[in-house]
Amino acid sequence: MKNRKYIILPTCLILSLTVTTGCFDFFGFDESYDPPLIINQPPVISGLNNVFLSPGFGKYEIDFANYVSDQEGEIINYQVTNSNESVIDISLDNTVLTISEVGAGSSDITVTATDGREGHDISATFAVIIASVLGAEDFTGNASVLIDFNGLGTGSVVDNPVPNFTFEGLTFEHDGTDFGSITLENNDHLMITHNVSETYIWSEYNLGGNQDFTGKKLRFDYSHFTAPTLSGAHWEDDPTAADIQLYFVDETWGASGGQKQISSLNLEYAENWQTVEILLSDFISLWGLPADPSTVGYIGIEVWGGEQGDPISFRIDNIGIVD
Ligand SMILES: [Ca+2]
Ligand SMILES: [Ca+2]
Repeated sequence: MKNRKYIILPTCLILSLTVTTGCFDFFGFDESYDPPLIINQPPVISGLNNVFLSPGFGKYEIDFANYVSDQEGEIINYQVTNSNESVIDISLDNTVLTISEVGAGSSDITVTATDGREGHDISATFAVIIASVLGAEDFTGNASVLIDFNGLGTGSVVDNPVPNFTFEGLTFEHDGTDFGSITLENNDHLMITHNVSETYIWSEYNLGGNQDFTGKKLRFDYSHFTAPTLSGAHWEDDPTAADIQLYFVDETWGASGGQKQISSLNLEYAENWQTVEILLSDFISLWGLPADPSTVGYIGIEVWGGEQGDPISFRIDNIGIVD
């Protein structure tokens, strides 16, 4: 049988001088005739799994040196691609990939490693998934008024108005600086960020006429609440003050008004949604008016203060008047 290898030329030798593993198999060469031939191998990528990140992570690094090896220990060069720039940006510094947050969703990163030899480009793809912050569960109790922000889109309230709910970022020695943002998030809740001292955001929800809310509560859900130390003072009295005020007022803005400052509620940061309910009878006078919940034409939120590096920022959902 051994003579056959000298008689029958395999196709692979006729076509090419390249000796392939297939030819070895054909000839029946084995270790009893030749020392093992060490063939330079391409790099191997292993252990690169999908990455799940929470919103707000900022930057995340992956060192490919921990996942890629080369039999000969050759220098590996990398290339990376990113399938979805609305979710992440990526940059590569030697072996280290830096992933920068852009938005919620999923993006595929493909890394190609090579030892520089022809045909030795090896690729692997993994997904980076950034979770969405979901809105609070829908309120199912008995509500006289409820603003749930559902189905209104995502983005600035300038582009995505909330029916009957208006927002103003006004200025006090403001000098044109961006005050922050008021955005609809994930088609289901609102996010407010205020980051300029001596300015305020005013919002008002028009009830379309006075309503009697005697015995009822103002309620809302919040999450991701962060703020500088709230002062309990109003910005008009103390321009450096920082606080948030919930209020109601009658339709003429002159007969009845009540307010409650969030500094008195001791809200704390939480990723999960928290519910707050306050009896309207616990509101105190707004603008010297009687805090009379039987005559309510508008409800709203006023936010003032905060700094660029220390903003008032929170998510809010299901704000309304309930039993
Ligand atoms: Ca190699
Ligand atoms: Ca909602």
